[in-house]
Amino acid sequence: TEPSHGAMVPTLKGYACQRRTPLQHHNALLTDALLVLAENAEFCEDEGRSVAFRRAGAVLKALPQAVHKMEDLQGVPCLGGHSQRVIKEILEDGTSREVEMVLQSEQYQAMKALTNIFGVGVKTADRWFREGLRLPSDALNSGHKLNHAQQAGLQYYDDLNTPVTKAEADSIGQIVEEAVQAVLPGAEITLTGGFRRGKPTGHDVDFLITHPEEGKEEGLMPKVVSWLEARGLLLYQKTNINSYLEATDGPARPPHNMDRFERCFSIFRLERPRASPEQHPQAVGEEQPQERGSPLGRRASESPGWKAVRVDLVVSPVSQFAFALLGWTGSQLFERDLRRWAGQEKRMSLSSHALYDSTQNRYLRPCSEAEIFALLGLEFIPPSERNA
Ligand code: DCP
Ligand code: MG
Repeated sequence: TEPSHGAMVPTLKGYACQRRTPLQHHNALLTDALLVLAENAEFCEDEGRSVAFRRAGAVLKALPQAVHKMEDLQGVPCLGGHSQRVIKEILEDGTSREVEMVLQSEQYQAMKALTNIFGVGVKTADRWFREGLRLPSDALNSGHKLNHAQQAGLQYYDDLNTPVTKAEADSIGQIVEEAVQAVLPGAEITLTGGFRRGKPTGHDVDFLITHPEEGKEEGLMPKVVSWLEARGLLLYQKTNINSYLEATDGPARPPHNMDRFERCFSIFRLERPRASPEQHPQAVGEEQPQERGSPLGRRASESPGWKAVRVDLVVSPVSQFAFALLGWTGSQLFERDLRRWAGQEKRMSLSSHALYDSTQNRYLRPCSEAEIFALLGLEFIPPSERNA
């Protein structure tokens, strides 16, 4: 029998990919606080600390009940001293002074606002912050040279920072389906990312595209993009070609987080559902405003008939589909721990393209997510319980 860890806590395993993490959990006060510290560490480019706080938050999401006192955490893995101090303070006082200070700090607030611009990562935001920028509008007014992604990020800042609903994701899915069928009949699209895990909203919509006949999918993305552009459905897009090559002697270097599929980072122009006439009387054919005024100052009442939505499209050869699906379903920490588990516990190398066994010096060829879990010696965790 399992060792007893007090009344409520079952033995939790140390890797997120060994645990079931549902979307709804019981410790949001604690996980929200730890997330702030994780973000702040990321803004300070301290990845180690950031991951440590994320791991601590993730393990709390897997607990079956709310934590009330420190004894409830006996035997729970992944809680470092710093995380434990923060948790203790919140359990005793209702809040953590460190977290409150971070939330109040000029650096955290500015970095948060600046990294919320599509196309602006931590490095750029940090440089801008040190140059005195604080708000997205500062980036517009400062005369900084902005790339195309950042220009779009500022232009559609409000929409892109409004959560995408499942209904909106489904509408985008219908459009992508139509585009894909038009340029390659028989191709298949799958909704991945947070929506596949059952999240009701997301920051973007992620799709994986494949074709049952290997090779048919090659060069698909530019055709899909042209189809969408011809219909005025794209506000921004950047397409990367597939650069994955399987070396016979195994992956050349530790698999990087970023995969090498044909991929399109885009912003869709999604028509809002038409209000029925009695709700919103309007002359037939009346022009909707095309030009959005100040991108950072638009009020809801000025809302045009469409919304800008971030969409990621990824094309996978069918032979790599199971890996791509597993790699694109997330969560990010679940993926990180899958790769860490493979490397540290199994001497295997897992990416969104392949699984290589360093003991046998060969690629393994599973055909489904379930087979990948099995080859890794893991219990299958369904997407809805990968919300680490
Ligand atoms: N992914 C990853 N590593 C990255 C980026 C992405 O493993 N550096 C994978 C895991 C993510 C998935 O791709 O879950 C989709 O990426 P998103 O950033 O869209 O994350 P989610 O869809 O999970 O969340 P959101 O609801 O914010 O879109
Ligand atoms: Mg997503």
